[in-house]
Amino acid sequence: MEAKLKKLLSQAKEEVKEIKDSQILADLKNKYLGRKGDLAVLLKDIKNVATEERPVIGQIANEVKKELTHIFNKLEHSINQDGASDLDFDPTMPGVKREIGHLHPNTRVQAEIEKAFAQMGFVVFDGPELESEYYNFTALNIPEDHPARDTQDTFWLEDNNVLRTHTSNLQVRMLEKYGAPFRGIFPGRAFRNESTDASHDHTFYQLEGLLVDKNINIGHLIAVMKSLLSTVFQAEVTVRLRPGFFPFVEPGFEMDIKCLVCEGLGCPVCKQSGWVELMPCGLVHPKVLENGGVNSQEYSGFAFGLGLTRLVMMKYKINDIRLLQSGDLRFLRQF
Ligand code: FA5
Repeated sequence: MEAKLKKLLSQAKEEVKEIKDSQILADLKNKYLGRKGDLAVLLKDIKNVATEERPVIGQIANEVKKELTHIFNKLEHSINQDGASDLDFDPTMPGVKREIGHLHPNTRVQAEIEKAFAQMGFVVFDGPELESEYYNFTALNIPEDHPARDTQDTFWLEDNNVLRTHTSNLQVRMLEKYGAPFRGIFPGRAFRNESTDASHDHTFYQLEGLLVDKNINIGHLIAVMKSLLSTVFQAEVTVRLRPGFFPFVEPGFEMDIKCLVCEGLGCPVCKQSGWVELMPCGLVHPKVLENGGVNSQEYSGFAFGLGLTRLVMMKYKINDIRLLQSGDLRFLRQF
């Protein structure tokens, strides 16, 4: 009898080892400890044990029952707590590191720039990606049939709206809404119907800046640009300013950055020139101010259109723009 009781206990211990499911555990508990369970059946035989041995066997039976009850209660508790048994818990095992995502490099750089501009009193605005021909072109002093429209390969929609070709679409919208003085930046996606290569994508990010106030001049523009670049790169970078034509600024400039992918030696990103076109800019054309309802005799301003995706490429030395939106985790995990 004693041997049978001990066997029952060790068999039960063996059976509960792998159990993670509360229903299976309940069934097993019933099998061993239920009214008609294995222990109860075994104890019916106690009447056949010699009278003098009964107290000893009775005590062993009580201990087996107590131990079985303890094992089942403990397992029930741990399964109910986290759905898993903690009988095998090994505190010396290394922890499980869960993989969590992180910000896209584009988002990270955008956040840095937004912070830097907020400190200079600029407000961050969002705007429509699907835009009317008026705000994308006409309001910016680019009338219908003006050749400047051809410089931005456009996705035209059937209703004569466009996928905005630049974030400059917000210039007149913002002036109409907030008037002067105004300080704002408008980060967001722009779309061009052009063939892609190492430095051109059909969908990319720009970050527009617009400041309108009294007596604004090129000196203000250059100071803000320098502050922006030192925030992003945290180091000296070489830039050059050259004349550039955009109908909505006068005078207009192109700010190029010495290619950081090849250190100016020439590569596909800079088209072997050593320089990357980064940020066209200039003083806001009086017509644009007037279109926004701002008196151009009283106010002047500057605007710039930073190629945010290109800036990210320079910062992280990315040699193909298409990698950024490829969704390739092998690429993204590097940041
Ligand atoms: C413009 O889009 C003007 N709206 C910029 C501007 C704003 C001028 C305010 C003056 C005042 P542009 O087409 O050059 O200009 O584009 C600006 C920047 O966007 C480029 O210097 C480049 O960095 C980036 N860019 C342009 N096309 C692409 C493209 N297909 N892929 C990636 N980046 C691009």
